[in-house]
Amino acid sequence: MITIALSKGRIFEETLPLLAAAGIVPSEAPESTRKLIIGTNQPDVQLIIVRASDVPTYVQYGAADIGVAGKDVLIEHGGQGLYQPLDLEIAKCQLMVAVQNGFDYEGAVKQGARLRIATKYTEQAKEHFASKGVYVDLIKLYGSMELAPLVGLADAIVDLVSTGGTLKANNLVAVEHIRDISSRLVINQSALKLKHERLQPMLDAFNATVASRHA
Ligand code: PRT
Ligand code: MG
Repeated sequence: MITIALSKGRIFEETLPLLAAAGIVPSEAPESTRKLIIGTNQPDVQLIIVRASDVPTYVQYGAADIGVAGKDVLIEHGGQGLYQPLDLEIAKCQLMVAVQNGFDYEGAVKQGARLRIATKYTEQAKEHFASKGVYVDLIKLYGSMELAPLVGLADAIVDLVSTGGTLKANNLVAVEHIRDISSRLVINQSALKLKHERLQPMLDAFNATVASRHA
């Protein structure tokens, strides 16, 4: 059996064409079932539906053989026990620093102020501000980071931005780009050896599909 870990929503939707290229068609959509294990047209391939941030953990421990996870999630996880052979170039976005409109971020940084930063991405925020020599207090949140500056919880947030619509709707502006994010294929290191014959053609199909998008 090959088990593939995916999260609902954009990652599932954008992984579907890649699975199709490998001849794999899920028998149900995660949005229309409460099942967490979803079969496919291939009797020896199943999907498990987990939180986006849990995908690396399932694959690390071999509960899933492969998975798809954002680079944001992989950096926070640390990537232990995982191969990351392929950038699937899906679910693209940017990790940014954002503040409330009118907040003088440059000025605060120049004056050596100690900034309060709310984020789910504490590892990346720590590394970013350390590399700039800016002192920060990190406040860990699990969602809706955009709210934090509006209610005085933080001076700035570190969050993902794709269209920019959420920032705009909440009177926030991006002031720094930390990195471009896309989703990667992750593979359990021992599964790659033990299930090589079954996995390699899938990896080849994913690879070819990603490459064909550049043509
Ligand atoms: O939602 P849940 O709490 O379960 O987990 P999650 O948010 O990690 O999962 P999901 O499915 O929302 O995101 C999975 C992956 O998609 C992330 O790990 C990213 O790699 C990638 N991705 C791409 C995004 C976005 N674009 C994105 N825009 N993840 C989140 N967002 C959020 C962002 O945090 C912000 O709140 O969307 C909002 C901003 O979007 P715009 O379009 O208004 O700029
Ligand atoms: Mg989300």
